[in-house]
Amino acid sequence: MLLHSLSFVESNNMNFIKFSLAFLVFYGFTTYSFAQELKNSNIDGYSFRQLSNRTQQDRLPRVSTNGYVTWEGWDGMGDWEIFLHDGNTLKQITDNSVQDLRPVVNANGDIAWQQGLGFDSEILVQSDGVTTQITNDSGSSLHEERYPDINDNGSVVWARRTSTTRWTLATHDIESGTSNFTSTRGYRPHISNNEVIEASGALRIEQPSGDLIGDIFGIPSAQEAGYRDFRRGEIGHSDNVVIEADAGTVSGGLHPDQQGPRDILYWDGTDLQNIFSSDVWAGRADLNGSGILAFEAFGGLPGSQSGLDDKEIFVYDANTGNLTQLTDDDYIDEWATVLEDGSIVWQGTGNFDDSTNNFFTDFDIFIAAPQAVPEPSFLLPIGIALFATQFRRRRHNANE
Ligand SMILES: [Ca+2]
Ligand SMILES: [Ca+2]
Ligand SMILES: [Ca+2]
Ligand SMILES: [Ca+2]
Repeated sequence: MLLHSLSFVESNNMNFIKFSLAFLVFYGFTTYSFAQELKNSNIDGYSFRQLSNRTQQDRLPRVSTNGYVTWEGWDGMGDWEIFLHDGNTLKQITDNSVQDLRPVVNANGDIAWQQGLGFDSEILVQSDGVTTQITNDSGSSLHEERYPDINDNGSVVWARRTSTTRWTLATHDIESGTSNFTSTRGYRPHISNNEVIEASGALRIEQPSGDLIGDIFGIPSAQEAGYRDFRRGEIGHSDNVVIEADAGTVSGGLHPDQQGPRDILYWDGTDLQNIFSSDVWAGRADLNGSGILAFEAFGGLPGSQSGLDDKEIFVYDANTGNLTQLTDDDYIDEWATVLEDGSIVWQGTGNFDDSTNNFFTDFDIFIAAPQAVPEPSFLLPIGIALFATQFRRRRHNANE
């Protein structure tokens, strides 16, 4: 493990602020493992399941802390619908002729999603089986609504386009039914159970108060950290943050969101760590409150069969420093999201063995759940010996 300490000096309203960052580089340090071949092959420590088996497209999964999984699925008749998997049963939530997109779900099973595209888009919430449209400005020229997120308190956040170049944050409280349209810039917002909002702004991550999240938590801006931009971020429920950092310019036809070298950074509350670098592209990282991160990237770890034609899912455990390659096949694997128990849900083409759906161009939703590691039997006599020692001490103390 190499520990790099970098210093940055920034001019800020005549004041010079010096930041010192500790970057942990794990080359030669991280232990890793990977699947041997297709999606029907397990890797150590995970059991795999396929949550959707429809011949239509299933994509953009998001999870609750406790195991609900929601996504958008093509209905085969011209529009997307919302689906919800509760761990056992798959339910179709919408059935209409408009576009239902980008759903998110909380631990109560409340779902928020975007309905419609462009300036006709609105945000909807379903709670206790009742669907409510919480914005209503269809037809007005510049109110595009995108990227809802929801927390376990029933707080919803999303980005609202209020001018051609400006996205601002809006919030809604399900219990009171009240909405708040702020003037604070933010894009792709996410909200933790502590009501902290993280959003990608223009070159920064900020709070609805207008304060930079970096000002509150000490996270440096992209420029302070030496990057062109922070493209995507996610906040976990312990207010830990994962950031997709744009490491430089690449010429080409794609939007900068979708090309170029990337570093995946993890803010654990104290330090900003660089946990993965890709010269091609890596991103769409998600995390849980206990420091399990997942993201997609081209290629694979040393020893894997993955080429640069399709993406794979990687899992990083900030508690151990282990980086695991969860998939290793020639099909697309992307859009990973993390449950609090460390399960990883993602979308991909290809199938597991138990699927009857063999369309390799068809996207489905997959889950990899961590398996309990059996206690090594030699620990038992040690445990008994320790207990006996403690017991003797307690008896001794009781006699004093
Ligand atoms: Ca499908
Ligand atoms: Ca629909
Ligand atoms: Ca429909
Ligand atoms: Ca793959």
